[in-house]
Amino acid sequence: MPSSLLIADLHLVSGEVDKTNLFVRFCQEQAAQVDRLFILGDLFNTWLGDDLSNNAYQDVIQALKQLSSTTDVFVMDGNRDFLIGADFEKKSGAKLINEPYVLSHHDKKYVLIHGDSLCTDDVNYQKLKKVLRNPITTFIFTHLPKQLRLKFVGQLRKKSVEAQQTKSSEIMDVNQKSVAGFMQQYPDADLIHGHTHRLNTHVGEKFTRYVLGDWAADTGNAIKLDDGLSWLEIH
Ligand SMILES: [Mn+2]
Repeated sequence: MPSSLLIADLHLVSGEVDKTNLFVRFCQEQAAQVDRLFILGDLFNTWLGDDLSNNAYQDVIQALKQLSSTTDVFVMDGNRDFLIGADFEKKSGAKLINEPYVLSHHDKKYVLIHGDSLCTDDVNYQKLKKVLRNPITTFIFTHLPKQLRLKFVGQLRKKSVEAQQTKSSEIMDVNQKSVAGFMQQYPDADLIHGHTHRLNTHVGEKFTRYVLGDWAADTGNAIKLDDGLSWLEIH
């Protein structure tokens, strides 16, 4: 049975050396030891389009490329890096996957998603997501000059930070009804997601929900599927 590592929400920033190095070491050490690596969204803090961002994150792309010679790398996009595309795939050797992705391991099934789709209490976010993910919006955005794309993303981030200050912490977590409704489609599976940055294992009656945490500059976290499921701390 192939072994897997799962991570999410690294939020790598171009030029932030410490966290980038932590990820590069993770690729060379832990990830190179397993058959598959799954990145469940927001590997990158911003992705302005493959044409600009492949260059901005050269160290990361290089690490993924090297890793892909020993390990199958699967990348799901998140709300921060949803513009990741075919050119990233080609340069990194990683394979882009869509959510939900069902991963079978031994006699267990795990549904993999980024997690933002279950934060349904945040109505404004879900509205904005619809607009941003519209193919017409992404087409226009990826054809703007670099400075305009940077400016636009900067303004969006500022608005988002402002909005988060007034939102209660419950609003930014997953909605339990949405989780239960979603998991009805996968009666024999457990759920693994990120996005909320609330690392935890929630054991429920029908399924277990594993929440991957975000990464700091000197520490990260991962789930390992080998003989069973275990949590890893990354230093
Ligand atoms: Mn996210």
